Amino acid sequence: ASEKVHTGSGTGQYVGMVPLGTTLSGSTYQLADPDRAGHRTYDLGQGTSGTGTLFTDDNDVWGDGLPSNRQTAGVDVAFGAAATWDFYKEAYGRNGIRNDGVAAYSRAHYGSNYVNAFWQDSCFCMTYGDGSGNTHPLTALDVAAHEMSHGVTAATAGLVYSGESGGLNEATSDIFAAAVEFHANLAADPGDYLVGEKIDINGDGTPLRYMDKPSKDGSSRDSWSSTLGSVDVHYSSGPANHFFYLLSEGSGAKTVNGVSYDSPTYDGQAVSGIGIENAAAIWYRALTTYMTSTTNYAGARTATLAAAADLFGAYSPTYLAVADAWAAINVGN
Ligand code: ASN
Ligand code: ZN
Repeated sequence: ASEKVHTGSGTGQYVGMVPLGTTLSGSTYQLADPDRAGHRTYDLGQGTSGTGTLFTDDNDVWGDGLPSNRQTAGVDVAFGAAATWDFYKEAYGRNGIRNDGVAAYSRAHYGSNYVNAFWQDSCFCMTYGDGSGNTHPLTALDVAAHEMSHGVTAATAGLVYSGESGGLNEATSDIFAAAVEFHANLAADPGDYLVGEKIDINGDGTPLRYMDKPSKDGSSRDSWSSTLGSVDVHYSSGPANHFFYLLSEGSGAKTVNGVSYDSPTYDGQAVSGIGIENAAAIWYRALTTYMTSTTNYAGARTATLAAAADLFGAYSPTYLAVADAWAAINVGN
């Protein structure tokens, strides 16, 4: 018989010490979260298929913050899934990725030196590599939220993963990754507009992506242009990420949670920030109510303006800030 317990705690490599939802089965604790529909976290043991083994523990104290401890990655990804579940529920009343109360599951320790993480609709699951040297796992909170949000996009707008809709699909995952990070408000990983900053994927302390000025990664676009649809979706996301940063924080130099941003805009268009919670609420309503599988950047502008009108009123200051933020990335000029 299983019994609900709330005493789990763990230490991740990136999240620090956090509470964990666990399940006691006989005399063994399982990394299966009774507060989020039983979301389970598995150890693939460097394999690349199946579910490996469910993480288990005899005293409900998990991981030690180091990658040498196999449970550490389990702590990070289990917490990431829980924080993402909680964000969608608390911010929008969404009950799981498909809003049907059913949990996905997570798989850690995929392959060897695997420098990526991914969501799959086919298994309704997400998977994490251990990164370079198997010591820089792709298990950070924003990465978990990014991957899980691919499931939300698939279950709602269904944005096709190529061309401009593909860039919007990627941006949606980065947008909610930032929103989840701010919502979780961890001392070890405070909210920012960077993606994957905890992983040190490049070995020089730089993140995977920058939402304030996407071109800082060397490949992403800052603004819309007619060639945007022909670049990789992780780079055509740039203008929408930039839109989201500007709508949240406004144009001009700014420091948030100790991170400094500078966000040059198209033609110097000024934008007044409305705060990340409002900006994310507008994007969520646009994604779930107005966007379709073929929405492009022009369509995303229309969708977010309709969402802003619903939530804040047509031609309200917030609605006008949305229009300004699109103009600031060369959409709707
Ligand atoms: N980590 C990548 C992503 O979620 C995997 C991919 O290229 N789809 O975007
Ligand atoms: Zn993605």
